[in-house]
Amino acid sequence: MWTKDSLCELVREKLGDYKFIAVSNREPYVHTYSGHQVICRRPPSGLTAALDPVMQACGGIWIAHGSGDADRRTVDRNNKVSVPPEKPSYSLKRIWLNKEEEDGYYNGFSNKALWPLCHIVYTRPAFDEPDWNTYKKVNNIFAESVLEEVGTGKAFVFVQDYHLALLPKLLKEANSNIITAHFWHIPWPNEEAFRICPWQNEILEGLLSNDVMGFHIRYHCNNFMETVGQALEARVDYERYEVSYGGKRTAVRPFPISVDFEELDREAQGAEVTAEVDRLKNCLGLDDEVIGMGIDRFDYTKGIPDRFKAIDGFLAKYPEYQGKVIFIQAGVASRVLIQEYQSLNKEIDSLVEKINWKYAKGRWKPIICLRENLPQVSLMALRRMADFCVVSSLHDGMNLVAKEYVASRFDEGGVLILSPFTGASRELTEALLVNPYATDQFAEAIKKAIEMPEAEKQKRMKKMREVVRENNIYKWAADIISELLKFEVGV
Ligand code: GDG
Repeated sequence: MWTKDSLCELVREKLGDYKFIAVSNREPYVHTYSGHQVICRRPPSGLTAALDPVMQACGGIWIAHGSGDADRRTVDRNNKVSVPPEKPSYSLKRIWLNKEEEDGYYNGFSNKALWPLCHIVYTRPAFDEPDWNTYKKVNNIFAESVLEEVGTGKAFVFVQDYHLALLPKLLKEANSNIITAHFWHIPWPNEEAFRICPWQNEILEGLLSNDVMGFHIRYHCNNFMETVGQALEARVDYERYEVSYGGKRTAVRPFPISVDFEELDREAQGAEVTAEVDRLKNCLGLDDEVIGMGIDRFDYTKGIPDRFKAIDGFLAKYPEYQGKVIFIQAGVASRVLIQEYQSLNKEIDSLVEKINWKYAKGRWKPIICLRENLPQVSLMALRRMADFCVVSSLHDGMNLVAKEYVASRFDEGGVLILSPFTGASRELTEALLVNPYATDQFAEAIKKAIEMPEAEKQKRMKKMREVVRENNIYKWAADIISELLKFEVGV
C-alpha cells in the first residue's frame, strides 16, 4: 500500500537530478486581506485538495496563478512562498495575470467553453475567438515561468487540467529535457461532443506532446483516443493504450484520483472535531434529527437543485419524516462572473426558500444552507455528523467529496448516496447509486439511506473504506510518476 513515506522514497530514489514541477491554474494556498491582516486559506477545489498532500510528500515547485489580493505581499522576489504555512515543505511560485488575461483565459475559454464542453449537462459551450487567443497567451505565460525554473537542467513537469492544454507542446518545443505528464481532472466526452470545438486540433496537439496523458477512468481514456483518431492523422493503439502523432508517442492511462485516507481518518478522530460537532449542533439548533449533508463547490455540474427536488419529493411522499430529517448543504459560490453560475445560485436560493417555506414547522426547517468557505474542522465535523451524504453530480470526473466522506467515517457509520455519473461510482460500488435526474428514485434512495439497518450500513462503509484506503492519493501519484519514469531522457 502506498503511503506518504513510500511516495517520498520513490521520488528521492528515482527522480535523481530531475526537478519536480507541478503546474495548475488554481493555487493551493491563497493569501487575502481581512481588514489590515493577511490570512491564508485553502480554496474549495478538488484539484488542490488532492495535489497538496502529494507535493508535501514530494517537495518541489508548484506553479500556479496568484489569485489572492494579498498574494503579492507574501512572495519573495522570485514570486515564491513556502507552503503549507504551518509546515513548509514545498515552494509555491505564483504567476500574475491582469484582469483581461484572467477573464479571457479563466472565465472565458476555460470555463465558458472547455468546462461545459467536457461535462454533458446540457449547458452550451461558448467559443469566443478573443477568449481563445487569451487562453493561448496565458498558456505561454505559464510556459515561460516553467522554463525559467527548469533552466538548462532536466525536469518532470506535472501539468494539471483543462486550463493548460497547450502548455506541454510549448515546453517540449523549448526544452527536450523536459518530461511531461498531464492529468485531466474532468471528464473527456465522446468524439461527437468534442468535435464542436473549433480549436480541437490545437488542443489535441498540445495534449499529445505529453509523455503521459492521464484521466480518472478508462472510459475517458477511450473517449480521448477516439477523439484523436477522428480528428488527427494519428496512430491510435488500443492494445498498448498509446497514441503516436508526429513521431511522438503518448501513453494514455487511467489514474483514479483520491484522498489522503490516513490523514482524514486521523483528523476525523481529533478532539477538536468532537468539539466542533457540538458547536455546530448548538449553533444550528439541532437535536436528534437525522442529518443529511452535501459539500460542494456550487457548480451546475454538481446536481444541487436536483438533490433539493429529491428532498422535496421525499418529504411530500413520506410526511412522517417531516420535522425529523434535516439536510445541511455546505459550500461556496464559484465562478460568479459567469452567467450560468449566477442563475444556479439564484435557483439554489429560491429552491431552499420554497422548500423550507412549504414544510417548516416551528423551529424546524428541512434545509440549512451554509454558504461560506468553512474551515477544514467544520467540514470534518459535518462529515462526522451526517447520517447520510449526498453526491448527486450530473457529470463529474471523480468527485472527492464522496471519498472524503468515506475516509472520515472511522466509525464505519453513515450512508453515501452517489450519482452513477461520477468517476467515484466506479470504485464506491457499495454506495446507494441513484440517477439524480430521476427525482422519484432519488427520493426513495433518501428513505432507504435513513432506514438502512446499522449492520448493512457498516458492511457497506467498511468495504468502501478498504477501497479508498488502498487506492489513496499516494498511489495515484506513485502510479503517474512510475509511468513517467519510463520516459526518462536517455534511458
Ligand atoms: C475537479 C473535478 C475531481 C467543497 N466545498 C467547500 C470545500 N470543498 C472541497 C471538498 C473537496 C473539493 O472542494 C471539491 O472536490 P470535487 O472532487 O468535488 O471537485 P472539483 O472542484 O469540481 O474538481 C472532480 C477533482 O477535480 C479532482 O481531480 O474529483 O471531478 O471536477 O475537497 O471538500 N472546501 C472548503 N469550503 C467549501 O465550501 N474549504
